[in-house]
Amino acid sequence: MSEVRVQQYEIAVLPGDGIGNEVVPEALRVLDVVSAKYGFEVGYRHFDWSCQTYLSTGAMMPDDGLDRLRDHHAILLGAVGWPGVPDHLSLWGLLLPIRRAFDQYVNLRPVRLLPGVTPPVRDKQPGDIDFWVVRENTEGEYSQLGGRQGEGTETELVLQTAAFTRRGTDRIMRYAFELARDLDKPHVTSATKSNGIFHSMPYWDERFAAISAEYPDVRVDQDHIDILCARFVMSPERFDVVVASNLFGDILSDLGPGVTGTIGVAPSGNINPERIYPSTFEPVHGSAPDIAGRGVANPVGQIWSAAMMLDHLGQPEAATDVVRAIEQVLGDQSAPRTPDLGGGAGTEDLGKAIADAL
Ligand code: GGG
Repeated sequence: MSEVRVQQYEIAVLPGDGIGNEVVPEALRVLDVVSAKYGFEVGYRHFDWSCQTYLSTGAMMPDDGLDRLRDHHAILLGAVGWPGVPDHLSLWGLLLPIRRAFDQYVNLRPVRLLPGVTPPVRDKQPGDIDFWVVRENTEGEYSQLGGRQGEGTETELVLQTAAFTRRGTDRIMRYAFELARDLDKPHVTSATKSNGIFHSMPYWDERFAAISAEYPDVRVDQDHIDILCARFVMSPERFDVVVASNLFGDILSDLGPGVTGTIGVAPSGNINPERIYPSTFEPVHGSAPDIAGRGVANPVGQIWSAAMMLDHLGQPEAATDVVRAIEQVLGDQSAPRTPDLGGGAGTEDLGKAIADAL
């Protein structure tokens, strides 16, 4: 008799703040269905670390928080940030330490126009917008280097230093080139600003030229971030893989989904490609205090993030099936639609419809 090997994955679940608590359960609902369908098991360990934790303890997570996450196959995160806690304290207290401790140096963010979603630039069809933002995720402009002097005086001075290492820059660019080859989209665009930023961006361009020489089969171009933003809106079909620094990548990967009609559908993976540490999967959107608690947040970004997690864990068929179910439901005008998609349905309605489509 042949041996049946059951695959089991232990996932750390951190809903975080605001709508994170509403969209994460929908991703778990879908994971439960798809894991049963494909014959693997997913176990969850829940962590309620959030801005509420900060308000009651003075920290976003306990001292041994990172150690408690370390042994999981992956981390599924909702959103971080809430009024009353300065955003830089919540981000540097939870999300950024996770990215850095687990060397999740790739922030991979697909930008795709999904069926049934009306983009603000209305002549675009699904297929016209389908590219990837590869964001450097552990250094660059996200830095604690700097400081303040003369606080409260006329001569007050604040310095913020960005840090670009050879290792950090080269590895994100190589990841982008390898991805372009894997996807059979041999074209990489680099986001730069080397006319205005004197040190880091000329260095970025220099390394882009050096790494691109290793990939002569991949077409390259580079745009300054300002015109790149304009091109995202005016001609998104020209992009395949866009590689960007931490800050530029963050901005581009909100702008991209904005161009596709709603940021509510956008997923991301914070990936440690060497798989030494767990990777984190989270929607691009934040905690959305303006709609939190009303049960109307779009769960697609979280569910699609869970699909990216499945792909990373080695379950590509299940991942593809989840994306298919999302596209089927969004493409069906009679299916539930949350307000950002022009409907009046709730988070649960849309989550259930996607689970039912599996
Ligand atoms: N779900 C992601 C989230 O909560 N993002 C909040 C945010 O502002 N993140 C900034 C970043 O990704 O660097």
